[in-house]
Amino acid sequence: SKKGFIFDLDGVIVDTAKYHYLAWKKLAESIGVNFTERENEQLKGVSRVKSLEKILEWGNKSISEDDFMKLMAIKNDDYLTYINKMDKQEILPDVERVLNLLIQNNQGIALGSASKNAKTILKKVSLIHNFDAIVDGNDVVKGKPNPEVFLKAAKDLKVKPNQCIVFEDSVAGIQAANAADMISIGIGEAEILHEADFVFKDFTEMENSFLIELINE
Ligand code: G16
Ligand code: MG
Repeated sequence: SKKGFIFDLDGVIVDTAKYHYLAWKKLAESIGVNFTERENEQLKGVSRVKSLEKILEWGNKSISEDDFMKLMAIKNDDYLTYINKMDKQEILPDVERVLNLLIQNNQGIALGSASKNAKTILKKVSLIHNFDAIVDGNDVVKGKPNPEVFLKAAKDLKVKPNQCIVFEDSVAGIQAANAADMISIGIGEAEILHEADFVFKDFTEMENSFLIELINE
């Protein structure tokens, strides 16, 4: 039967999480806020606005609306210098195998990302044509862990939420998938993503037979 397979972008299709990390670290340290991988983990899947709010909170800083906008622009400009250098080689291992299997089996394929740069990135890595629907940070009001982004993707695919499967690397994203009544598949560390229905270190660990079972369930 036709299911909806919804992919997160950052940390699932491409490792842009490392670029977000570099850009946020530089920005945080420029305003005197300590920033490590531990802080970064909490920003995964979280919108740009919410991310900066959290950084300011951690550093006990309060700034004007104007400076807030300026810092967001600085971070994004820095992030985009990394994005502009991306190409197909940055697609994470076995993502294309999984996409091709789903396409061959006539499944619905959507992107469900918090990023406002999602389409730019999908074009850079030449994957944009594989998606039947793209829902990103420009289309939603409430970010992950709110299920809005995934519910909108299901609607665009014309597949019921409980017939959808979400691939996510962030805690907020797994919570969003669960709240949407979808099957949640964590891509990353099981200890961190323990709320997911299934966890795989990466797509190389996910066999075709597992995907076929999801399709036929
Ligand atoms: C991604 C990242 C987040 C990032 C957010 C917004 O979401 O995981 O770390 O803060 O997008 O990105 P941008 O600044 O490009 O709008 P996802 O949902 O694709 O993992
Ligand atoms: Mg992600």
